[in-house]
Amino acid sequence: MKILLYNPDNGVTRNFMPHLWMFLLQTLTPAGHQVILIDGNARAMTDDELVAFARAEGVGLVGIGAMTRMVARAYRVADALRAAGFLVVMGGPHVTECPDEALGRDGGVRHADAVALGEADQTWPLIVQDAANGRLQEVYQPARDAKGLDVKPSLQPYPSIPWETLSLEQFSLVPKVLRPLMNRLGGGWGSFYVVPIETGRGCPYGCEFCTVTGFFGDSIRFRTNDSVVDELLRLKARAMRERGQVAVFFIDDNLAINIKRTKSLLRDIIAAGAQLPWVAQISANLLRDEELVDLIAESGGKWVFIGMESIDPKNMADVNKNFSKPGEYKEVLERLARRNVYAITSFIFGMDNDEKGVAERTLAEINSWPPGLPVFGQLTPFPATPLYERLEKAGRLERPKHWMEFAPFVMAHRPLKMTIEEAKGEVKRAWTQSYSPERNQEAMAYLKEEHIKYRIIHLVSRLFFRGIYFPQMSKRAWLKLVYQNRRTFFKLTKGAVSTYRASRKRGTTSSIVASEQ
Ligand code: B12
Ligand code: SF4
Repeated sequence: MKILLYNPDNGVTRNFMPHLWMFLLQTLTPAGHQVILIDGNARAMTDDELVAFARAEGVGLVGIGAMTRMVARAYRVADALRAAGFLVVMGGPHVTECPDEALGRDGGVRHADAVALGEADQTWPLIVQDAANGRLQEVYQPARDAKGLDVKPSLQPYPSIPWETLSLEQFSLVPKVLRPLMNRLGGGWGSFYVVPIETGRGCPYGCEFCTVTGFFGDSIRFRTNDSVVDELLRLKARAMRERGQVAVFFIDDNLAINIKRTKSLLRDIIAAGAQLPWVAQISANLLRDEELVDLIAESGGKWVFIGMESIDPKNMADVNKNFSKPGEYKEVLERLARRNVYAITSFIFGMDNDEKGVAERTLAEINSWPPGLPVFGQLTPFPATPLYERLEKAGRLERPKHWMEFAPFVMAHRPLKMTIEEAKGEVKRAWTQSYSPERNQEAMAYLKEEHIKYRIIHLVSRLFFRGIYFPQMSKRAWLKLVYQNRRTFFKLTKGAVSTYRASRKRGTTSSIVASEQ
């Protein structure tokens, strides 16, 4: 049987990275079936085109996964495929939290023939067999333990995703037209992939707005160091073979949740020479440890995503994230920056103690820190979270099914000390100021003593991150952006040329932007 795994596009910008679930389920598919992956972010198709594609390929089962944010799109695609006679199974966090909605048991339209609840590592092979044998059930759920809780996959052993042979063509971040030129320039930039790798699942913290503790559980399961190192080595070999670049996103919710284990993993990566440039999510409280930060840098860590949420400790207490202390954010970022590791700092506006002016106050703090990539959003009640339940009880949900009428950066509930419109304005202000040409120039000035390759990576990252809020999908939008930042580009080009000349004088011809693999 041919199986199509489909991920809907996020409606804003091209994702920098494909979703792990697709590769994982592909690897877990029983022998004798063929799996085709399509990520709508990388390969845009209309519903009709997708239906025609599935027909031409003779697809027997379609699997669709989606976060809450993309679920309305996922349902629309599922409806089109089902109307054309295809069997559709849906999985992922949203349908786990709202299975009745997907199955039309809540009185609405039915979107899926079947749903896979929770972690599907064990149920997926069964779903495939049932579909192939024409007896697909409606609900697939992991086995339950004595307490009635899902039995979670141990991650030991962990399936070996065959990165060395998988077709990654649709996920390369180097546009097709530029590939021949980039190949000729050397430095191995003919292709560039960001690949998701997980080293563990689960989070004990239980922040009020987050679905992770509910979905993956509060105890953490880790893969063995060997299996992670093996995956990195295979990716590294592929990058070298293809003369391309591979970076890794460790998608664990908190890579350093068990510091002892993280240090041992990073040491093993270093010992095996398995370093690739990597990004990971780590909470600020765990980055106090100097030795850990040394190991992060030595093992290839380039960016750390920190869910800072708010600079107001009262807000942090409200959402049960007291373990993260705004007072130490600056010190943490400086500790990282001393090792040339920078941070993607994530903030949420519209929390209960936020008032008008929250953007200005937050930006004043951020601007006193080493430059990073701040991202801003609004507090969103995702279904099945403690936050959703609290707001529902308080009668504060303005759009209880906000995902069915998705509106970017618009709150779905009434904040306490500002209006929804004001919160939207604060988010806009924060994005506009953080990525203005002036701010980009300031960031580059801060980094002026750093090697040119860090400055180039930083500027390019800033331009891409801006796109999370300001869609920049056309060539025109990019040209405009380059024009607005022309001064910064000019300075950087000057720096690159002098570094190149100096390296030629020394007799080294290596590319100035080649990563330190
Ligand atoms: C990596 C990641 C991202 C990446 C992008 C996604 C990517 N390309 O991988 C980035 C950083 C860009 C991102 C952004 C966002 N993310 Co995010 N992200 C994650 C993270 C950390 C890992 C996802 C992952 O790969 N998990 C590991 C895989 C194995 O798990 P899984 O995807 O759940 O898949 C398993 C099952 O669900 C199931 N399954 C999944 N799909 C399907 C489909 C079928 C057919 C079947 C049968 C089974 C199945 O099988 C898999 C194996 O068991 C998760 C948290 C987490 N730990 O999962 C949050 C998470 C998915 N993100 C979340 C959110 C809210 C966001 C944002 C909306 C945040 C924001 N406010 O901007 C944005 C949206 C961005 C956008 N425009 O697309 C929420 C989603 C909650 C929800 N109910 O929707 C999560 C769960 C985190 C949280 N705090 O609650 N995210
Ligand atoms: S926000 Fe991060 S730390 Fe908090 S529960 Fe979710 S995954 Fe854990």
